[in-house]
Amino acid sequence: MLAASGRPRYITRVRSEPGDSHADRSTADSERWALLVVDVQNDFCTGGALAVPGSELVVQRLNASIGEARRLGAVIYASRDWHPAVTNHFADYGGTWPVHCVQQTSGADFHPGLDLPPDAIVVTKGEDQGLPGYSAFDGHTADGIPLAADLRQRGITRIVVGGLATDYCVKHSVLDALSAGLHVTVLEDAIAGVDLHPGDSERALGEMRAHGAHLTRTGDFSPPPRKNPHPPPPSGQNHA
Ligand code: VGL
Repeated sequence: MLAASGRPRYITRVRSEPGDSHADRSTADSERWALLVVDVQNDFCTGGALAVPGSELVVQRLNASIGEARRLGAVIYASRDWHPAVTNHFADYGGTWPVHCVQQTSGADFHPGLDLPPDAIVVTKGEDQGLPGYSAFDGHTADGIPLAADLRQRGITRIVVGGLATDYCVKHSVLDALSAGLHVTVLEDAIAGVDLHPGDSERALGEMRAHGAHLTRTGDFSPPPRKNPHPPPPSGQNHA
């Protein structure tokens, strides 16, 4: 299925201009890829119910990446936490977290400074009262298509990931993407973590790398390489 606003633009080939290193790097790129922006919602940003330190910088850097991804013709996905008011994800009902990203509240809106294009594909997750819904791969598009199926239908084999939070939704999304056989690049300067326990974000980065994610910085933004430095492990491992 397609986004309501129409068919996303795919690149089959990007014409390079002399001296344009990004375009040069992408000329050989005929595989489809996407940028996945994870949970850049008001409640995870400054002033929100579960504000992640460093979120403002993440917004700035993701905006640059969104601009670059659009220029290169990539599909852009934006995941969002979309919780019911009562869920065992929240401390009030036996879980860990303060109430956040409740459906139809401003805390669940994307950060107003995030430059999502109108044809960005929103992936909604966390609607189940009994599940945390950390991973964007637990989510679905507005047409009800699970993220993995949507990527498959569009022929997308590689994704670039940034957003919030490193040690939860980014980590789970990246590990699920790797398990699904995708090539994954994490924008390590466009993510920020909760660090409920000191060092959680560092450990999450290590885990993502160990499972085959390629780490890069937004200044070096380019479509993810076809080959991961480490092959993904066999599917079915538990990374809860
Ligand atoms: C998240 C903590 C609780 C996240 C969601 O988006 O990473 N973190 N719920």
